[in-house]
Amino acid sequence: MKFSRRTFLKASGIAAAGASVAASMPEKFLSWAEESGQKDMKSIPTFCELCFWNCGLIAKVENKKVVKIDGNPLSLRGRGRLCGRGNAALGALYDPDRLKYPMINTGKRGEPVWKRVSWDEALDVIAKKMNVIKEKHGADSMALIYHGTGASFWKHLLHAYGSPLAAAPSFAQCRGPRDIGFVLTFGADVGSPEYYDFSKSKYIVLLGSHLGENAHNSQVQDIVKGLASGAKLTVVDPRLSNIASKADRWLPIKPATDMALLLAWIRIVINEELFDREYLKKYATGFDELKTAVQEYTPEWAEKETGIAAETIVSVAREMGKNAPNVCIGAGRYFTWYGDDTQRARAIAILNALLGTWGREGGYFFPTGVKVPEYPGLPAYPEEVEAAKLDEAYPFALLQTTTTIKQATISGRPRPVKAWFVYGSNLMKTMPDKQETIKAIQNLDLLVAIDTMPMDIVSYADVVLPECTYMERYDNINIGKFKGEAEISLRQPTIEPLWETKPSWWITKELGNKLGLSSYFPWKDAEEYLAKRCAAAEINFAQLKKDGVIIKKGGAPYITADNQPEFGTPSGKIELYSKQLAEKGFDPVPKYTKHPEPPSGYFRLLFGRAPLHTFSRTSNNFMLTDLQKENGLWLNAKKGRSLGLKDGDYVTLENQDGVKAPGRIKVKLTQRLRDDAVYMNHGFGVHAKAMTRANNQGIADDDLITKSAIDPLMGGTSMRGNFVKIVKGA
Ligand SMILES: Nc1nc2c(c(=O)[nH]1)N[C@H]1C(S)=C(S)[C@@H](COP(=O)(O)OP(=O)(O)OC[C@H]3O[C@@H](n4cnc5c(=O)[nH]c(N)nc54)[C@H](O)[C@@H]3O)O[C@H]1N2
Ligand SMILES: Nc1nc2c(c(=O)[nH]1)N[C@H]1C(S)=C(S)[C@@H](COP(=O)(O)OP(=O)(O)OC[C@H]3O[C@@H](n4cnc5c(=O)[nH]c(N)nc54)[C@H](O)[C@@H]3O)O[C@H]1N2
Ligand code: SF4
Ligand SMILES: [Mo]
Repeated sequence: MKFSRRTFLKASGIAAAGASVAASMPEKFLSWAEESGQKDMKSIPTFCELCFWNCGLIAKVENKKVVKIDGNPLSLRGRGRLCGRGNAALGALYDPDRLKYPMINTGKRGEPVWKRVSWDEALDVIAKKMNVIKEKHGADSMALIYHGTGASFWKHLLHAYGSPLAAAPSFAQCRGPRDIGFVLTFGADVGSPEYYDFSKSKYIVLLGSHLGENAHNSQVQDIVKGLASGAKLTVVDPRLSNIASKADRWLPIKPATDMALLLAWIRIVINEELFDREYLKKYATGFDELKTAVQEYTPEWAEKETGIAAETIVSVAREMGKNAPNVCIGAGRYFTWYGDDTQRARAIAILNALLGTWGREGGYFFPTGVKVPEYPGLPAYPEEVEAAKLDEAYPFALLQTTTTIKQATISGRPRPVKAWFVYGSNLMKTMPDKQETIKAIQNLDLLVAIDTMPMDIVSYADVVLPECTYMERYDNINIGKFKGEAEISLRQPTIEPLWETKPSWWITKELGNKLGLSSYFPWKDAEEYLAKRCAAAEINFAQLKKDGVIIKKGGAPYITADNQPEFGTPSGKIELYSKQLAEKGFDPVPKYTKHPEPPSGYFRLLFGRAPLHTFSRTSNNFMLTDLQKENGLWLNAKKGRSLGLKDGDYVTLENQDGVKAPGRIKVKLTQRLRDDAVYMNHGFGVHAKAMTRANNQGIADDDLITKSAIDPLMGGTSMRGNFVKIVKGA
């Protein structure tokens, strides 16, 4: 099989699902309204959008107000629970700073002067501009940059208009290299939610993946189950994260050296014959080439690179070998670290392959999916949509990257990009090198922001379309693939949209009509659209509305005599040595690259998730700002004291390029971090004034990320190669 987009999609796994299970919402959850004795009360299930995990929730609605939410016990993503952020749905819904009306910018991009307009006027302006751009530059000069469930109708609109360009920062600025590294090795990615079988693992290794602080709901429940059943845990992180504090071993690695550790582990597993011989013989190719290529990576060498004692490196490899194949070396999620990220993912994949964890209990399970056909009878998209993407420079970028959209917008090469539709993505905080992002934006003929909040990106828009929140709308069908079961979940309105906000299914249909694309939007409304798609998949829509979630069982999660794996790689095997990489001039086996280190007086800038916020998405949520309003700067206590700093001092930061971040940040002196790095939560330091609670709270990592290395395989942009010095007296 060739490595193509089709293979990629196929590899990401749609298995046929078996019969529907009769599981239905327990009555006790549905009878809540009646029990309370009030007539005007309803329980309406929908799902959360405060992060991509999309846990099922049930809204309690009283007199057209949502008064409370609970987890939906049928949801496989949440299992009846919501995380701290998910519980703050009311803070998102009733935020007084929300975008309320369509607006047109009569000032400059970045210095907007807003004029409130009707929906009709806003969509007219956009449609006219789109027609002019199409005439001059072609429909494929328009791009969608998106994050979130609601984007699917926007993709449909742009494709119907003739543009193939739809890119998500959650690919090229997040998990893209991880997925590509696994596809190159196994012919399949690790999924989202990931196919980790943590609850059955005997041994778990996490590299810079701080589960719990990154609140992946059901995954956190699974790892807790695994640990309670006796699984051993090793966490590799320069910082003693919350999960590291629960681990049997914490390896405080020198940042940017994980590849050295992984290659040393691979060498030990091979040389000490800890690998699964039968499994490799049956399913893998390239063992001999791999063995030769990794001989230079001795534990003693790795100790010098990583700061982790050689004997610890050897012990962990032996522990992995002893527990194989019930071992899960997690692939992580935020993966764009140092520029050689796809190759780091390859190293993780190869180590898992050697131990035979793919398709094995406690390792990586094979997911169960379900197919829901598209709305019947839609016309095909214009031919251009199948045309080449912009990513020829990055041969393994299987999805369009934001990286090349930005480059093409600035340079006009390989072809001009003239319009951006930005849906649910706060690009000013999300892409590295803000000045370059602004330069690209200033080159556009049209920027439309579809958002719920007056975020930083909104002030660069020409037209702002206020979407209603996830609590007030229908979205497209949502499918989740899990172990032995698949989940179909429904987003539906719990109340009518507030102010003049509208859902994307409505906005795109109206705009489609103005563009002469009504044949692509034949549905009367979202209910009819969803009901037809459900009918085509034999899903009971009425039950889905009532329960919020329908589960389909089926599919075998592990390799057995009757369930032999298929690998979507060119050889049909696990590729320890990758010919397709060699053919394109890349290393067929991962190699170690030494990354630059902080100059004297500087620290490496590390960043990560705040447990009670999602990026800037929740930064203005009054239920969450009560719990955390600003970010702090973690700094090694001894180092901090030597600089004359105390816990609670406010400081400012300046990076290697002399860029000073606006605002100030509070120092947190800690033993839990190495002394060559500082750490902060991402998402704070919002500059938009209309975000009244979030405005200028803490410092933004994104203001300091002026440098990034591009992954040559797939165009991901790494962000952890920036260094900062601390300036006292803020
Ligand atoms: N510096 C730095 N950059 C990063 C990261 C980092 O840690 N540091 N993390 C990276 C990662 S892991 C990822 S996944 C990306 C994510 O980055 P983005 O793609 O930007 O995603 P979010 O931050 O979730 O998007 C937030 C935007 O969505 C809007 N929004 C929220 N709900 C809705 C809705 O229902 N409808 C609409 N239309 N809009 C809505 C918010 O108001 C906000 O403007 O960023 C990456 N970039
Ligand atoms: N509460 C909450 N949960 C979230 C999100 C959120 O915004 N809030 N965002 C979601 C998204 S989109 C994603 S992608 C995931 C991301 O979740 P993760 O994949 O866990 O990514 P980060 O939060 O960036 O992880 C940062 C960890 O990596 C460590 N680290 C930094 N440099 C290195 C290094 O060189 N080597 C090693 N081994 N470790 C290093 C940091 O110290 C930190 O503990 O979280 C998701 N879950
Ligand atoms: S993990 Fe939390 S924020 Fe994310 S979807 Fe679930 S409840 Fe919502
Ligand atoms: Mo992400």
